[in-house]
Amino acid sequence: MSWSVLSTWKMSLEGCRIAAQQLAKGATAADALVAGIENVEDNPKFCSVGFGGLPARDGHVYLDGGFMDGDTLRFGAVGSIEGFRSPIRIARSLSAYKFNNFLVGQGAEAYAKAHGFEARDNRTSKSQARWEAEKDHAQDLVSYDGHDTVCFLTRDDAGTSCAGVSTSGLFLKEPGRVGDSPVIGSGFYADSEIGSAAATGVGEEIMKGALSHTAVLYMKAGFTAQQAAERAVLELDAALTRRNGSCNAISLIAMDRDGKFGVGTNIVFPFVYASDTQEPTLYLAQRDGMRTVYEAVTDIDSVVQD
Ligand code: SD4
Repeated sequence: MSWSVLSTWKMSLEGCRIAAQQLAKGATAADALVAGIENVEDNPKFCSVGFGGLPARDGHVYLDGGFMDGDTLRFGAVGSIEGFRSPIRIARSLSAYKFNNFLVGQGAEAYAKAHGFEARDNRTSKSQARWEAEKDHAQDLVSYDGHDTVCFLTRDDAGTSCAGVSTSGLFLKEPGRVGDSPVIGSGFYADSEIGSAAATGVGEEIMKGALSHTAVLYMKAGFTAQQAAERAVLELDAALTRRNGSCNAISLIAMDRDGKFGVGTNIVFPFVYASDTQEPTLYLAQRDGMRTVYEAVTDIDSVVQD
């Protein structure tokens, strides 16, 4: 058996290293995934997840998170939650229940408080300054640039696959707006018998294709993780471009049940992979026709992370 970790954006490099170290010591896919994502949630340098996340139009930081266990297909998710440290921890805890797995807003906050999850004001002087400078451009779609979701896919030695995501969503979003990230099948999906996938980019596009579940279905149909990821992303890009004239940024990571990875994107997209035979490695992916190509980054400083 073997283990692997796949994660989105350069900001996940350290978290990937932490998850990899844990998996190497025999941690479960779920524990390693939460440790990896929490590292990103806690770092105020990364402006689109957790502490220091991007504010909504009203200046508040509302977070989304989702978790899925590929053995049981149980999932948990929170949407538009304010004032807590770790959406991924809360999402994971919700996956233990038979009902009420996806909570939003005040209900999610009441649950988190009642169950002792750590509170935190996720606003920072940096995120507030950015909000002050741009809040009057909320209707200008360019303002929606610079949002990145941290997604992790982990597979442990026992063959369990998990998927998890955490994000502040789009900058200057309407209060109450929830993107794809905490929506099972769109933002994340895991089935240990097939593989797992998770998405980042503009949620309103990703949800139109239920993108993560689509990629897992392609793996179920016999495509490799790479073929499944690029098909899911670039077919959706083509469908939306044909019908609506354009498709916003969408990217997806996928991992098959044996831990091999794939990536699909319609932008230039950094991601990180580690396994029992590979140190955490930052890659840069980009579109090439209806394919996605990628290569390992040699000069890590050359890749910018918001
Ligand atoms: C959202 N998908 O809320 C998230 C944002 C994101 O790269 O992933 N941006 O729509």
